[in-house]
Amino acid sequence: MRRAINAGWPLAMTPAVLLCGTASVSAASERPNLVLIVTDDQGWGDVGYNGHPDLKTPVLDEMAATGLRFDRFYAAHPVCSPTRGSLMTGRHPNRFGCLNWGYSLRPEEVTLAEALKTAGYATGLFGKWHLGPVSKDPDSPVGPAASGFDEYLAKENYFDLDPELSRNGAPLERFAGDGSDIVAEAACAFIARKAETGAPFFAFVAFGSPHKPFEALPEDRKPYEHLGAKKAAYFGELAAVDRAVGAIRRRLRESKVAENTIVWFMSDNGPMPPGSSGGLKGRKRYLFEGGIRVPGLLEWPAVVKRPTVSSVPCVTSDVYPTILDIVGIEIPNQPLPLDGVSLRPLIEGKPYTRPDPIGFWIYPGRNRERENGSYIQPLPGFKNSKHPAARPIEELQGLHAAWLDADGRYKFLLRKGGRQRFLFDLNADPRQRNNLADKHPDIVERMTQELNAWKRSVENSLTGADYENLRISDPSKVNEGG
Ligand SMILES: [Ca+2]
Repeated sequence: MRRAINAGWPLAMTPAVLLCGTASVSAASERPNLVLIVTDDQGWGDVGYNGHPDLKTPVLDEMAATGLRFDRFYAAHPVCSPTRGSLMTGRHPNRFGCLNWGYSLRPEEVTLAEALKTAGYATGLFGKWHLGPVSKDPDSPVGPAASGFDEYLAKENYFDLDPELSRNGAPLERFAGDGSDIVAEAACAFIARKAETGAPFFAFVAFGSPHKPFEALPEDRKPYEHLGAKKAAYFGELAAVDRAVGAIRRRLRESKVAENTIVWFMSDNGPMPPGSSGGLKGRKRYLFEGGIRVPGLLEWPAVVKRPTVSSVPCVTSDVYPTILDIVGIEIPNQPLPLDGVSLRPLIEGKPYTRPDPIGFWIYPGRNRERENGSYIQPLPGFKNSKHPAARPIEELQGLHAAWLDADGRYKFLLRKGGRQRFLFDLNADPRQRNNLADKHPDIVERMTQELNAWKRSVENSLTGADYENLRISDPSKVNEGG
């Protein structure tokens, strides 16, 4: 068995003391703040720096030119909720029953916010949660409060112009303006308050844009009106996103915390029309590159001192282990395995090779639920799946999935119950035009075996097996590591 299953969890052996003597010692001696910024359905091509012919994103372009630009950044899943679940947990969303949009976390999972709270971080969520109820059931075990957020201005799903948002679970309140400006303003107020106290903070800023409905302020639409109403509104939404990211960066500087704040920007999945995958095949809901390869940027002035472009494959599941590694947090009884790996060496500018491949899997949730009657829905408006037993691998082989080698070159993709099999050499053929499956049966066989082993592991997690030894489910009782 290769290390595809990630049995050797990289964090458990990383006490904080190891931070000493590294390039980031000055930063690590004071725990960095984290601003995690996620857009909704922004495609790989929906940024100026990837060559969009019309769209202007000056702030994101500046981040790309001065910080760490991930050119092979992947969403763990090609739709909203599952990718967000991977960000919060470091695990593939199928492991905890978050099979599709509108599916939730499971209460047993440890979230990034919960983990950072154990290290004394103040935590705030600003925008789209989509992993459980917000205002509809503020006390839900998978709502933002129970998932580690001290405060939030949030909504169950996407929002747009003049959005209705819930403050800390209160009934929805209407705000005037572009949703991105509004959640960024709330995040800025949080940052200013926390910077005053000197305590480290985690702000999760989850924009509702450029997800449908496409609506933008007149001044944001104006530069694009010659392209037609739909594009003008779509690009206008992204103009507001860009401005909102700029406002957050400015706030960090004005509060004098920019130097030791990690700003990590990404999208949650590929685009819908008129969004752009930048010429990559596929879009939202597909496991072709266009559905899962997304813009990814990271700034951390104390550590990322030179503009850097990385072609190492990275995935949203990496955020959790990376941040825990940087901060030096160890979670006792962490549900395992993780699918993400720590990218800390890469961020610190050290030689870095990804240790593990990346698996993608669109689980046929609704069908499966009907099949075995194991569908559970304890949460208003949200679903989750927990199955009584793992299925035999023969039943899982054909299901819509992909396997990306750790070096990012070969990608194996199964569609339509396994009737369509693709093997792509992404180095030579990033747009996925040439199916090499018949030419390289040996590679197909190897990757099939690895994918099946990973699927078996994921299926096992889906039954709840990862929580069997979980003694602590209340994050307030989790000890700080290191
Ligand atoms: Ca989305």
